[in-house]
Amino acid sequence: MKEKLQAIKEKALDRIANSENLDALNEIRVAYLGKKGELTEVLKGMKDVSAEERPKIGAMVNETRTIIENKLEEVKNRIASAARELKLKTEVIDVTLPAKRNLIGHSHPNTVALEEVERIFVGMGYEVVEGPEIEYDYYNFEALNIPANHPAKDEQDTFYINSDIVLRTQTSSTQVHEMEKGNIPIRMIAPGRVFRSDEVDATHSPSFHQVEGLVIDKNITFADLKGTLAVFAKELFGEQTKVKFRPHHFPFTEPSAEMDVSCFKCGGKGCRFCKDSGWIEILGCGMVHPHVLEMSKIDPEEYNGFAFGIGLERIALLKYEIDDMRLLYENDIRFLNQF
Ligand code: 2NL
Repeated sequence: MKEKLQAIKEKALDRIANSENLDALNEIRVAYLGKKGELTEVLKGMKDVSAEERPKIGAMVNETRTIIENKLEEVKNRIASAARELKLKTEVIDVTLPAKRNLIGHSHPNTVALEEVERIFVGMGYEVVEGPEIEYDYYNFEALNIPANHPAKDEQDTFYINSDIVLRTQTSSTQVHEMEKGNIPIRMIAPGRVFRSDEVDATHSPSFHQVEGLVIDKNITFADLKGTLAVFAKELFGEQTKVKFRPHHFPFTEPSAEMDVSCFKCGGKGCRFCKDSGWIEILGCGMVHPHVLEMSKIDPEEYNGFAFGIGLERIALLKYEIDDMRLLYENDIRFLNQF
């Protein structure tokens, strides 16, 4: 019995000493100390041992068990600490390396320009209203006094969904919806995407953005229009900015005008930026045509108003001195980060 225990112990300790990983150690534990392990088998054989021998053998079995357990624990710790040692060596963190930077993107120049325009008009008491990009022909054209035979309705300029429905070519359609609601006075701007069947070049795109404004109240005059847009121009381009109105024609306004601002680059002396004219064209405007009011059930004898339209890309290109509109649609972060 003694010899058998001695043999078990030696074999076990030898196997443990040669183990290379925790799985192997666990296998050894089961093989010797488990329910069907070799040492357990010895205990089961105790019934064949004489009564006086039994306590001695029992003590020896326990001693062997303890020795094996201790050795298992010792080698387990050695393997674990070697593994930790290896991990520390291979997973070195160089805390002096620069941290990984998170790319957080940047507001688009259109967005920056729109937020500026909105801030200015909201400051003057205007509401910001959005409308649908797909619009009935009626709201996009007819209600704005653009009749069926008008050149702007030409297939070449307008994307038709069918004969009644178009991709809006101007955001004034949103203004018509507001006029129809009849909550007068109206002071609103309508920003948004519009569509025209144009070829892409440095100044054109089939999809661009507008901000159109509308004021309807009693006794609104062309002086209100001029004063409002002069304030807008000074806020957007600086206090020194002068404005100039040139007669123009729009079907939905009468009289109509285009507004120029004094060149913010040369102050009006003339430069490459303003093509030596000292002025930069910035928006279209006018007094809302009485027929437009009538069609939206507003009595032109009681109410009148003014309206204007600004191309958002034009503002962004001017303000940030970008010379090609196509850059605005590429969304290259290296470009966007500059503004
Ligand atoms: C342009 C032309 C303009 C409007 C837009 C407008 C008209 C009505 C109601 C609401 Cl009747 N909005 N918009 C009025 C005059 C001129 O703009 O070339 N814009 C870039």
